[in-house]
Amino acid sequence: MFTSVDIDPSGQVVTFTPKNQSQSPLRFHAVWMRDNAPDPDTKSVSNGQRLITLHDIPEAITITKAEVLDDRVKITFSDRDLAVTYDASWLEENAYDRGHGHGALWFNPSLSLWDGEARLPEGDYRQVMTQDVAKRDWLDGLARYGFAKLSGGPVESGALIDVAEIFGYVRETNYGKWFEVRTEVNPVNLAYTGLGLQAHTDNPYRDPVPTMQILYCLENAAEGGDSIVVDGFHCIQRLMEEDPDAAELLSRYCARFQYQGSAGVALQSRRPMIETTPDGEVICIRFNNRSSAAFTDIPFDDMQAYYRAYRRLGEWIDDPAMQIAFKLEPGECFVVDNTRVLHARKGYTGEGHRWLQGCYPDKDGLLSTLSSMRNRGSS
Ligand code: NM2
Ligand code: OGA
Ligand code: ZN
Repeated sequence: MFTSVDIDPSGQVVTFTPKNQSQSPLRFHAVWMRDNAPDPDTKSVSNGQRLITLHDIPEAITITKAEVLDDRVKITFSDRDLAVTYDASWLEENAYDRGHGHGALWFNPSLSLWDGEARLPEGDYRQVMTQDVAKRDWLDGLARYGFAKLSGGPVESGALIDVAEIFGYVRETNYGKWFEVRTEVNPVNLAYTGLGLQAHTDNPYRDPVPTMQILYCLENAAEGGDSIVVDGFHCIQRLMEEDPDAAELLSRYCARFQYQGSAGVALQSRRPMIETTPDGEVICIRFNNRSSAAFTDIPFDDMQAYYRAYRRLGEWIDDPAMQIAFKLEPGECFVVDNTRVLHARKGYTGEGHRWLQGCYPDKDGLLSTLSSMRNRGSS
């Protein structure tokens, strides 16, 4: 992996030269190397957690000796006599000395952005619930597309919780551990009517926002009531392509959202419609016409342009070419990444009943279950 290693005169930086000559040398700081030492006094052997704090590493730490041994490297630090051995492959995987060149806004490369032509992941209830490979593939699709459908489940109240529990934990909210989506008298939320709902993310007024949603169908005999999903990240990408300043405006300023539809509940948040990390990775979209509050955090001079950007984003979201529509049958459900994929429903009327149940599992559970299944190469 590496042919040689060199310590700079200050002792604060080591440079490894890769065997593959087309790759540039990799530099690491002494403090970084010491902080990430894999020895048993630094990291617990049983759980991998770090046993020391940064205070335990002298600020003036240096590297006094460095050697390459096949696929490992041996490093000695100024704070102790012990040499620490690292896997060269671990250092390569965790190197920070290669380009960080991203555009202004960017998306995690593990995601596949999609439009109305896509074939989205689907699974069979029994297979996904009982077979590790079917489960892993279905969860993998869910993480990659931010959406997955499941068919052939029981037509039983509460079955959605069994689906959530194969990958994570349900977050309880003022709507309950799960909620009934059906027409109600005096609805506390427009979801509990037969009205059509523009594509939206749920609960942008909640901080932290629910990261996933399951909508599980028990009855769908009314006329209409079709579901629609749309990839919010792809809509953001389209907006960036046609007008980067518009996307930037929606990420720079906070919108406001609120819900106070039932007694004892007054939820509100101040967050951008396009949320990014400090280095510009798009990590969350919040979009919900019913729950937007008055925007008060956009300077006067930018408000007109902000509304133009908001309108344009909404036009991409409403564009049928970006959307996938389907009608859920009893025993079918879908799961969406509520930080990325928006869902809509067409209005419904008529004699027949429509009854869905919904809940909000957290995405950390999905990603954790999936990584651990991948690590053990579930078969
Ligand atoms: N329900 C279905 O975010 C929203 O207010 C959408 C959520 C009421 C839990 C509806
Ligand atoms: C919701 C919602 C969709 C539907 O409850 O949040 O969007 O199909 N419902 O009823
Ligand atoms: Zn919703």
